[in-house]
Amino acid sequence: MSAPKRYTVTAALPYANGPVHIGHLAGCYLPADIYVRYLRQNEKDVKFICGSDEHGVAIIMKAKAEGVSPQEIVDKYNGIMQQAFEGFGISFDIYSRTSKEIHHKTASDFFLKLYEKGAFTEKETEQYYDPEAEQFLADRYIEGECPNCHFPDAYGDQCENCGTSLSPTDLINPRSRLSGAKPERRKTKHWFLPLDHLSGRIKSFIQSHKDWKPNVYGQCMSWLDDSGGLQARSMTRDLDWGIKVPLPDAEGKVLYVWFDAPIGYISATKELMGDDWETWWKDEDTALIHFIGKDNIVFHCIIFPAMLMEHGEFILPDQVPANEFLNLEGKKISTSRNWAVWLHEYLQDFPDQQDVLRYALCAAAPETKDNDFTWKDFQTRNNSELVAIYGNFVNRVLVLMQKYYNGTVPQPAAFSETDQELLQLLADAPANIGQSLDQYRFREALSAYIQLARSGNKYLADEEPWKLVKTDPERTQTILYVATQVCAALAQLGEPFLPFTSARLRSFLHLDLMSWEACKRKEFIPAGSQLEKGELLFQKIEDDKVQTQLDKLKRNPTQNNPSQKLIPLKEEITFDDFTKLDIRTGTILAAEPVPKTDKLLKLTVDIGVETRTIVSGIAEHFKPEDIIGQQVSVLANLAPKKLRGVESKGMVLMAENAEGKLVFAQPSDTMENGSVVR
Ligand code: B3M
Ligand code: ZN
Repeated sequence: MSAPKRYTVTAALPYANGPVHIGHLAGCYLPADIYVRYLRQNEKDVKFICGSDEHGVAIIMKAKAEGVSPQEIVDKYNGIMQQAFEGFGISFDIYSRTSKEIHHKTASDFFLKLYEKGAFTEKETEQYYDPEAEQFLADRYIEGECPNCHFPDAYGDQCENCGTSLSPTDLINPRSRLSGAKPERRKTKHWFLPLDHLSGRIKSFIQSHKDWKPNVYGQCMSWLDDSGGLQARSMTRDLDWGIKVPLPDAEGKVLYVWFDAPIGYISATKELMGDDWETWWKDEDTALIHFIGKDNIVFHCIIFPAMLMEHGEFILPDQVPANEFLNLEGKKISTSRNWAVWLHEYLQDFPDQQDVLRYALCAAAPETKDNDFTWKDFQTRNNSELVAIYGNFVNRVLVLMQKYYNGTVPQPAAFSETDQELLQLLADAPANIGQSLDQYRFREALSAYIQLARSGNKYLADEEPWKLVKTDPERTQTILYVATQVCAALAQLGEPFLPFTSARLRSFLHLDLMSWEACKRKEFIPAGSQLEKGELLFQKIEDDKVQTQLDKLKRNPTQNNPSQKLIPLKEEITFDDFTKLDIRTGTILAAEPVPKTDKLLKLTVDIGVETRTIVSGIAEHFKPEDIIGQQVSVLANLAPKKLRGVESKGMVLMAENAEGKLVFAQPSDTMENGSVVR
């Protein structure tokens, strides 16, 4: 699109089923905020839209886990999330909620419009039904044995143990998570969006966006090309929480959460703009930009556009800058394991240091691939970059300015070549940084920005005005004049990245925020201007502070978060059932990886009575050489099974700790191999 007249920028509506963590911030909200602040500084007409996603199974499950109603859950977390976003300066023009009346109406009307156009196909399908709870079961409501790794508690949509995505009918011995009952298959009617029929239009839409980030474009193309192309998707569900399907014969059915949630962007715009909302969604000169995480790509690039196409009145997304995932200390962020840094907790632990996290997360943003956040890196970014370079530079300038000139910017003499180069760097910076931001390269943009501070800091260190002040007052004046201009550029151009710091620095320099265009200059503050004394912009973060955060992470999640659910107990068994198990102590004699697998080790285990081959899914947790000689407990009378061509006889018993780490369930004293465990 050539120069849009306005921008509708959305950030994914987070589920109101838990607080937000650094992964959310780095993946979606921070880049969106940087981009929007940049657009605003460019005097663009922009609306930044977000809100809580308050429907769907995710909410219902959380309500069950906490033993309260879904309404209580969304009320609680909507508040926590909204405060956290505000705390980090995420500058939404509106943060709405999909539970609002205006949204229910907008989503219903949207559905009806498609219905009346004949856009849906009605289909009866067989689905699992819980006869005890008397309701149909969403995929997440069903549990059973994973057909792939035989983990006993895989969900109907995914096995959390091996990561395979599943459909409920794949599970071995499925059971309802609501009642534990064995689900039955029953017929139910739903309304499907025939993506298969639309695939031609969707494909040409995607192909007209070769400018999308490679991770986004690539994922879309693989959805279109792989596994038989697009399938019809049901846009309704059998649930009692959500937006009622607005049709007479749809008792007990609600809109699929992924149908209603993106319409939430539209409802929120209506709420914000009143009658003017249509310009932001229907005018071809509006650029619609969705910031999301990579797990939402298919919904924003294929399903939502398909809905908009079928509706007919709306513009389609112009850009979908999706990020990959952020890991934490080398491990996947996990809400259930409490392996996360929660934004509301950070705000308490590091008051007034929001910009430090913004900085560290932008510098390590998972833009093109998954990336890792570590507290060590956070500390280094703060201490070695923000404190030692940026803060040090600004502080020196302000202190010397007071000391030599009582805070009045001195008159410069002729500029040296070095001065000229530095001033030219300032003049070029807006275009430089802007070019990266225009392409959603936030890390690159931030690094170009911090380069200004680096150059300023080096300039002062090289020129040493504190030595010249006695011998060459004129040169000293020039140096400090030039250095002041660098401070000003930092204050202006930092607004998208470090809004709190930029505002403080501007107040020290008595500057109002200037437009990005106006920043394309060498000199910002004329001689004779009065500056404040200022204060330190950044504080050093000591080791103990970082250690506290690391300790906090490692705390047991059940202690940390009492609402956290452990895997529920299984059905009761009889003593006879138990005596059928023959568990023996053994020793691992040899271990080697099973070729072409990441997870499996082939173990040779001496169990006293004989030596066995056992295939065990522990390769990601142990190196083969480290477990030789390890005493183990073995379920010895398990029927043999071929795994990847290797016959496995028995199972090595393992315990999984709170961090998802596996340990051997072994006797506490060394025992003779073959001893009976009971
Ligand atoms: N709530 C999923 C998520 O939080 C979903 C996004 C909706 S965007 C319209 O990842
Ligand atoms: Zn599995």
